[in-house]
Amino acid sequence: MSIGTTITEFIIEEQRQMKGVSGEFTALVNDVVIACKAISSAVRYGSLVGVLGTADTDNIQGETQKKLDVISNNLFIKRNEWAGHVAALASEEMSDVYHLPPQYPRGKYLLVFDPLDGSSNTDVNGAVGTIFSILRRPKDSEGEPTEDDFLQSGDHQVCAGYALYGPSSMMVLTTGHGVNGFTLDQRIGEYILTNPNMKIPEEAKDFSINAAYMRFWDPPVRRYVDECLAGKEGPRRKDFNMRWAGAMIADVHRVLCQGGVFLYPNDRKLRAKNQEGKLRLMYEASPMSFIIEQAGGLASTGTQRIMELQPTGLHQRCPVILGSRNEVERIISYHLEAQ
Ligand code: AHM
Ligand code: MG
Repeated sequence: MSIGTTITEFIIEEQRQMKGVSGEFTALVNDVVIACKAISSAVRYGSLVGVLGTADTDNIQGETQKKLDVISNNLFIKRNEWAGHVAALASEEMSDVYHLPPQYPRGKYLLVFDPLDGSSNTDVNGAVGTIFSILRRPKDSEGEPTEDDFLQSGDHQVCAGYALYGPSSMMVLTTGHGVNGFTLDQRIGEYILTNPNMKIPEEAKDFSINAAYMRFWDPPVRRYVDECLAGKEGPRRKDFNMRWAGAMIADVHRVLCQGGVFLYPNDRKLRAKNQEGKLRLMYEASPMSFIIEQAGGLASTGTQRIMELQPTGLHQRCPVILGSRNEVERIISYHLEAQ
């Protein structure tokens, strides 16, 4: 019986096409994959092993952490800190750069991650996942990496990916040469290539936004959603579906597979709190934008390409509008018309 192409085989093959690669990147991705398998297992056992519910701590954003946020963060760090591939890590769940313990060698990569995106879904057995992004440590950076070393625009990413813990566990990955999806074969404990060269349909029938915030939206977003809701009788002359999983990773995965658009825009309520959107640029928006663009889609704040945003802080937020090219272009044009 053939087991198909494992994610490690796939990455090794991809790296072989490039000159002068040392194998360090492949080894790093391998550790990320093992971390995601461990998190997938913790998520899957849920109540049986007492990992559901709230921890006694808040994260840097002032959000109450779930036990699984803390567990996933620790699993991800422990798996990736020892091998000498990374110089430092940064996580949505930690206020500052994570410096490696002194006994471990420092590598040339920086690893940025959201250990458990959509963690409010854990207690209702909804889909959750891990998002990660790999950056190169700047050549002129010396000593322990600083926050500034991490503040690179999305275009500088070497690799971005996510592991979605849904009915099956999937890993979706790009190194800038298209997007590939892998499904965890629980029988052998390996992610196997199941969705090669993923491409987003250019147009779609789904849109994904939390409509509870409708009264706070800016006019261009309101206009787009109103036109979708008007369906066949409206200017779009077709019916749309609305979907909202409460986990960006699940909503973006649907968009990647079936087309459509995912929006977490800026709005009046967020601005009043001095926030630019909700989602974090480095842990969520940039890696997902890299994947979406590599699959032929677009990712924008409404007025700017997300991949070009220069982060000014590790935990910076930004508006996110991403998905099928034609839909995102339409929303951008509504923003331009409103300026
Ligand atoms: P998290 O990283 O703390 O889980 O927060 C991010 C999540 C996204 O996955 C999701 O799209 C969004 O927050 C949902 O926000 P809201 O509850 O405002 O709809
Ligand atoms: Mg998140």
